[in-house]
Amino acid sequence: MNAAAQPGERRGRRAWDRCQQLAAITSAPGRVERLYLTPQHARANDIVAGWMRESGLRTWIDAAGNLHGSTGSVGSTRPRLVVGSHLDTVPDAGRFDGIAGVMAGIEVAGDIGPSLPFDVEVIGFGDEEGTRFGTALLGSRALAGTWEDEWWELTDGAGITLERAFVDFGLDPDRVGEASYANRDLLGYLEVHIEQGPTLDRAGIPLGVVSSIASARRFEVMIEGETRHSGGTPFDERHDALLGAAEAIIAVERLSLQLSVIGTVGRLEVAPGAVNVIPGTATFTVDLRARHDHERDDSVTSLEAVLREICERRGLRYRLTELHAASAVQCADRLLDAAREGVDAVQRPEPPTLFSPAGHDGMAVAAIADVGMIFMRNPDGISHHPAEYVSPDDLGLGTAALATAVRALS
Ligand code: HGY
Ligand code: MN
Ligand code: MN
Repeated sequence: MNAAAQPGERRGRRAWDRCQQLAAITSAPGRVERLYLTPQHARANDIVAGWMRESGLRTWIDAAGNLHGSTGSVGSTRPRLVVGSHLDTVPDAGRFDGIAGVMAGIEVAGDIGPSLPFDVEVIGFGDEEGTRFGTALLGSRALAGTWEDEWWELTDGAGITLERAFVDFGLDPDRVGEASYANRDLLGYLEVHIEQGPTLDRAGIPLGVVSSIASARRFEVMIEGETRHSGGTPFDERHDALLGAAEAIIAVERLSLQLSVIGTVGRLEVAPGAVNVIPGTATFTVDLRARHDHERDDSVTSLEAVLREICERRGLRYRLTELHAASAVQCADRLLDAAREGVDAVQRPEPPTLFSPAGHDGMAVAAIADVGMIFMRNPDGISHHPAEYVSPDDLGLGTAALATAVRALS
């Protein structure tokens, strides 16, 4: 334990209260839902920018809608350390995924930033989850300079393209490249985040450090069959898209248990969707994660073989569309050591070193900077759910650990 941790712990309470306040900025009354480039995103940016300014940070919105708050002055040529996380959510979300890391970053930058020989820049990324447009990490990919032009045609549930959403938000799609920090002198990227699994809670330890982040790919699978009368069509003449999808979905679980991959089907839509009509199409998503890219990619090959076999046997067709891909990221030793030093300063047990099966903005930022992460205990590990939680004390410890980690990079 280190006395230097105390201010950070006190400020953890304020960070926690702010997570609660931000939960009220939602597009779905009674639930937390804040999506990229929506009025709720703009409102959250405004409120968080106000908190950043209260902490003495200079704020701006970049060309992709990400919010920045820096200890540096305009035109500063000092190296910069980026800390932060995301302000967007999944549907019916919790209150801490992403948000807690931005709030902790503001406390640390405001507290110790001015005394450091480099600028500390807090970023609240606009899109990490990919909830609105299917492709994740849009905010951090703009920062990393890895934006892809084909994304402009992505649409949300209402058919609005990403390009249109940029314009509606007051951004210029032609200028998205200006959000890139690819040529900036970055000391690294540090992120505090709740653990989205139960390891720390089961061990009874508040904080851990992250060694690597999982490789991921996401797909939309559309299975096409034939829409016909549910009563009159004999079974040997049916091409039921939903039955094909049902077999494929069970196969995703089987492949996950057989291969070193975590596969989930989180969305399924059936058309025409009438009680007395054989489904003509069934469309579902597949989310695949693994420690290593080759394991993830092998599972995609296996999934395709399964889809081919099911469709041949049932007289169906399938189309596989990739929505998102991100490589596994190894946290850099330098930042891992700083994170460990930070955690060591605030808790007695050795910090466990954790692999993150959850995705984070660091996956994108790793293209331009070394990445390090600190995880905070989350009771039962529940996340992407309203019951998601981190205690004010643990957020205080995470904030204090981040402060020491940032100092350690001086
Ligand atoms: O999907 C994820 O892993 C994350 O929480 N964005
Ligand atoms: Mn999340
Ligand atoms: Mn997150």
